[in-house]
Amino acid sequence: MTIQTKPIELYYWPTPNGWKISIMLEELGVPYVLKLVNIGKGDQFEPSFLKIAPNNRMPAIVDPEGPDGEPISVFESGAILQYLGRKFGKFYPQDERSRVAVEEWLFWQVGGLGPMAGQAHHFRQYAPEQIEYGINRYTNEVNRLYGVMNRRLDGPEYLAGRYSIADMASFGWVVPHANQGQDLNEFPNLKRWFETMGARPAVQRGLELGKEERRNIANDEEAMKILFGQRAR
Ligand SMILES: N[C@@H](CCC(=O)N[C@@H](CS)C(=O)NCC(=O)O)C(=O)O
Repeated sequence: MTIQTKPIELYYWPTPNGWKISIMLEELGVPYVLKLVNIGKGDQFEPSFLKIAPNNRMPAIVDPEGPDGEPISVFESGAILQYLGRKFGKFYPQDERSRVAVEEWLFWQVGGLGPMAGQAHHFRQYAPEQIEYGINRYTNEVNRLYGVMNRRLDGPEYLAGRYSIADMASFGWVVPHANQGQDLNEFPNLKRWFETMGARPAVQRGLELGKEERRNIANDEEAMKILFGQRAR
């Protein structure tokens, strides 16, 4: 495995998208330094962060030892997972068939499970009024997606067959399943996978990162104003 001498900078806040990368870095066991991006206070709009992450969303990384030994920054959790998987040659297999399987499930998460579960959280927990249509639409869609994972995991232990960045991407979005109105008992294969994942020490360390800091601002009114209703700047 490639030796990392200088720590990778992790721009992070403890949320399902952030956990993908804290879990991956913990699994790899490479040195990294935490740069908290408090999205409830608006750190994601700092010009220095926008240079790295123009979409004003965390996670992002800066690898001081990028290609040709020069620094590189990466935003978008899926791209970060692929970068780290390629660089360290772990959890992202090289043979084409296995790699395609990982990419199928990685993109399924990034384009489906994440956005849909995010909307379920929004309508169920954060929307100032109870909008029945939004609640039903996203709760049902997450239910459908959980069903897709459950069928896929009927046999295979992990989403792409072997443990990979695709599992790391999806796991964090299943952690708050109750907030998405889902009961894992309805999905026995998914439940088994969820428990297997949750028993991994690196996964546990990844979930712990920044937990205290988050507790301090959860659901604060100012944070809601910053996070919701953003328009082009
Ligand atoms: N597609 C992005 C989504 C990242 C994302 O939505 N991050 C949220 C927290 S989970 C964020 O930084 N929000 C800040 C904001 O809404 O201003 C990825 O996968 O990296």
